[in-house]
Amino acid sequence: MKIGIVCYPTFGGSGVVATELGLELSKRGHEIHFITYNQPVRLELISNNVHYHEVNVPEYPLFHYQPYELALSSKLVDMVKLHKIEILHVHYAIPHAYAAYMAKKMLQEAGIYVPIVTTLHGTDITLVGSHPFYKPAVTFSINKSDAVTAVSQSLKDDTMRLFDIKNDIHVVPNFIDLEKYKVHGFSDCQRGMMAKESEKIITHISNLRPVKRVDDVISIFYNIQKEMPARLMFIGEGPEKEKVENRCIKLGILDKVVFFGKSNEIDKILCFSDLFLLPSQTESFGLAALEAMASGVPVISSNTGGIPEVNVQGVSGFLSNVGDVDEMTKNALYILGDENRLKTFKENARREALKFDLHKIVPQYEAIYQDTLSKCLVM
Ligand code: GMT
Repeated sequence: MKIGIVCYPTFGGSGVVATELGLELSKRGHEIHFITYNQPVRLELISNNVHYHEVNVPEYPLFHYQPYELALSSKLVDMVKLHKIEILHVHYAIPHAYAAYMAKKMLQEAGIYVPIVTTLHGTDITLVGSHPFYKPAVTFSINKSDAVTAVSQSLKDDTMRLFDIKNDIHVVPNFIDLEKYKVHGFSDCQRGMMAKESEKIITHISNLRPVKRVDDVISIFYNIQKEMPARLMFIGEGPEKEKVENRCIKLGILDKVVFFGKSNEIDKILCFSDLFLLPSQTESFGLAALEAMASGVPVISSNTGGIPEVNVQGVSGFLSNVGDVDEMTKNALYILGDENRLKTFKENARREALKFDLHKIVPQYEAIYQDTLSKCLVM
């Protein structure tokens, strides 16, 4: 199949999933066209059947907001025509599903029919999409998609509750390339470079937005390091970064915290981690938790949204109510406090991650493409 993939090219989870999906589909023989405003961060390799088409939005002084949707729709029309793309898969409804629908209508005028598959990722439904300013357009573009998927049952339920949806929504969970996150018999990789033998390594990965509750990450770590030698690895950049640094200074723990910034080598950091923290306010899935588990790292998380579909209570880690820093600390100390227990949780985490093997999940997207294309042929 010739598949056009529209996504955010940044470090956000939806862009990562879209990129990994495109790369895997290309390995399975499909021709993939990424269409977005920058080369996706995890798209290191452009090969014979992986293409990248940049959407340019020329600046014009009249515009307070540059019309990205318009430029994207036009680019989609051009690329579908030029490369004979058969199906468009858009990740994150805003504004991609809307722009794709416009492109589809323009193409219909030229006698070309291209169906749209929309994958809902989280904040496009919860924090952002359900805002009254966006809701009518988001409802419209979900209902006009030829197929809709959500990355968890929880996100599907939220979508049905918050919007007037006429379409069926398929739950296709996020996935992981387990080869990339190989755990070499739980060896400690390069941990000697990051911490002393006696120190436990705690990790957090996010785009440091308020929804990630990074303050809770610091509080939990502060409590842990009072009880046992520990270091905190912070991966990601975002609006809360300065606040995090200042809080670390105030608590006198800055020398125990490593800031990696945006990194493409999270597998290398996770391989020497002992515990992962994800205390988010809301999380449709929690891809970062799955990446940690695939590296054999147990997870202390909140129990919000789709996280319970990934992190299994008492098996791969523990889940608590949002903001319950005391319980999260207690559970973290329980896991870290005994070497045999820690080993068991690490093994369990990796085993739970196997459920999300990309070889099991990617064929579900292929089946949806096939089904959508065949339905469209009948129309
Ligand atoms: O908020 C983020 O972490 C980024 C955001 C995105 O769309 O890039 O992530 C959402 O999609 C990820 C991939 O499907 C999910 O794993 C995240 O849970 C989801 N984030 C939220 O729901 C807050």
